[in-house]
Amino acid sequence: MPKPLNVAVLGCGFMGRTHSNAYSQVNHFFDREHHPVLKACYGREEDRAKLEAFAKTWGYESVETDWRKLVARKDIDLVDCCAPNFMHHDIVIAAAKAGKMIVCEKPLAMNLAEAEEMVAAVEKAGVANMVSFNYRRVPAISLFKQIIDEGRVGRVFHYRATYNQDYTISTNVPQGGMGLWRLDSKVAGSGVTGDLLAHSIDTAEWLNGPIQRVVAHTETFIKERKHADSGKVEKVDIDDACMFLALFENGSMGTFESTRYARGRKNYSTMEINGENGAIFFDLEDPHILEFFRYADPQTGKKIEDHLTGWQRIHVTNSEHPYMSHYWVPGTTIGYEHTFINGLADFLAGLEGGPAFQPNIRAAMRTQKVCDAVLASARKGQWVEIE
Ligand code: SOE
Repeated sequence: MPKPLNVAVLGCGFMGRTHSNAYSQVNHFFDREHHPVLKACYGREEDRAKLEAFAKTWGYESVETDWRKLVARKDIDLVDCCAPNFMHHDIVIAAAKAGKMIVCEKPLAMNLAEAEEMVAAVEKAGVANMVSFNYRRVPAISLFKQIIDEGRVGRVFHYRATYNQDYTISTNVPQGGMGLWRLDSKVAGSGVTGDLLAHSIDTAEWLNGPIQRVVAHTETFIKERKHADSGKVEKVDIDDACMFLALFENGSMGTFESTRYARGRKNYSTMEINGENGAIFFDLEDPHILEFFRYADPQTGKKIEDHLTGWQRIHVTNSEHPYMSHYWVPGTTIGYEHTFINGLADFLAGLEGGPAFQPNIRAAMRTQKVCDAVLASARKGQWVEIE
């Protein structure tokens, strides 16, 4: 018998849409006891027209413009926070106190101090929780992890990540407001570090273990922008670009680069690992492909014959590949939105006796800690240790 799971989604922007789609689609592709019901969505009173249109499009039963009222509602089982970053702390803590399950968008918080309070509240309440670092659920990135876990990379020497975009190059792009709150430090907390590198750090630590120390440099290329709310030109406080070096606990060296000023790059997130026995490369702008260089056999440790070595381009659409058996036939692709469906399917599996969902709020606090260390290093101009 399907078990209804009454969901409230807070925020009706880009992430509100990806999550709403996941709730609507998950039971079409995954056999789960829980069936999400889109009970209510929240938006600000001044955005009521947008909120109502959003509710109609996705089939929400009701709307609320007071998030505290929504979080307290008896008919809600799960609170999903897709609101801008500065709201995550209060929403997550209120939801935990109300005993609701929690889904929270990344980055978890504005800073580590907030994240710690959120973890304390959620763990005290003992409620199921997930943080939406959706890229772990790209089938090719899951396969990346599987290949490492199978011992096919061996001792790791290098890890390299980039996450580049180009949508803020024009000086005419305002900061603040519905679409561009990511440029306003009071709403976003930080720039590319929290928004983009948080993804790269989450996957890096998942794939290659903990980062021990970092040294970073950040840049704000455009120092002042018109603010969409005040209409005035105001100082820009976010990092437009960030580069950092990292040392991992396993002894490997990492480089991380992120910018919103890489002309031509839209959502260019890449990761590469170079080990003794193999290497793996992934590019999110080509999400169905995983490149694997096999140097030695994991069982025997014996080198592959010279004439057979080379980069293998794996089209990650076979039913043996992570998540793919839930979709179409081999060779047919899935999209960005499916990463959210896959994540939700894993979260529901965790409620139904499967492995507990990762990354949970505690794991996301760890990513926040690394982000804070990166920003602190850029401020101080020196290496920062991470516990
Ligand atoms: C920023 O443009 C953004 O939307 C991020 O906030 C998302 O987390 C990323 O997945 C895509 O880019």
